Amino acid sequence: MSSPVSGALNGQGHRIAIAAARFNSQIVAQLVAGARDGLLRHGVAADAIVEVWCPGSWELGLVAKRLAESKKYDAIIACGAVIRGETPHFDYVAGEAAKALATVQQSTGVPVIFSVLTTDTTEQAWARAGGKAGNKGFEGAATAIEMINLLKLL
Ligand code: INI
Repeated sequence: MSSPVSGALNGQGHRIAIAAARFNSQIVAQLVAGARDGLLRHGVAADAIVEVWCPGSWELGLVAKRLAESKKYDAIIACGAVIRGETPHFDYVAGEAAKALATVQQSTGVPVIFSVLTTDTTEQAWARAGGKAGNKGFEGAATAIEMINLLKLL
C-alpha cells in the first residue's frame, strides 16, 4: 500500500502575497499579523511576503486574481471581515468574496486561502482574529504552505 501524500509545513523558498480588505480594518489587521507570524514561523523569508490592501472584501477576488496571474506568488492569503450585524448586504459581500476567491484558485492553480471572517457579530470576529477561537490568519498561513508543498507532490 502506498503511503498517504500530504504537504509539509516548511515555507522555505515560498513567496506569499497577503491580500487584505480595509473594511473592519482593526480586525483585519490582526488577521494579517497572524498570517505574517505564521509564515515567518514556518520558514518563509520576511522579504518574500508582500502585503496588499484593498477597500473591502468585495474587492478581494479581483486583487487575488491580479496577484495570482502575476505568477510572482506561490499562494495568496485573503484576509477580510464581513460582519452580518453591520450590513444588510452581508450575503452579497460574503458570498461574492467566497465565490470570487474560489474561482481565482480554480482558474489559476494558485492556492488562494480563505482567511475571510464571515460572522454574525463583531465579538465573534474578534474571537477569530487572535481571541479565544484562534487566529484565522495564522491558520491561513499554515494552510498556504501546506498547499504549496502538496501541489508539488501531485
Ligand atoms: N466589506 C467588508 O469587508 N466587510 C463588511 O462587513 C462590509 N460591509 O459591512 O458592508 C464590507 N463592505 C464593503 C464592500 O466590501 C466593498 O468594499 C464596497 O461595497 C465597495 O465595492
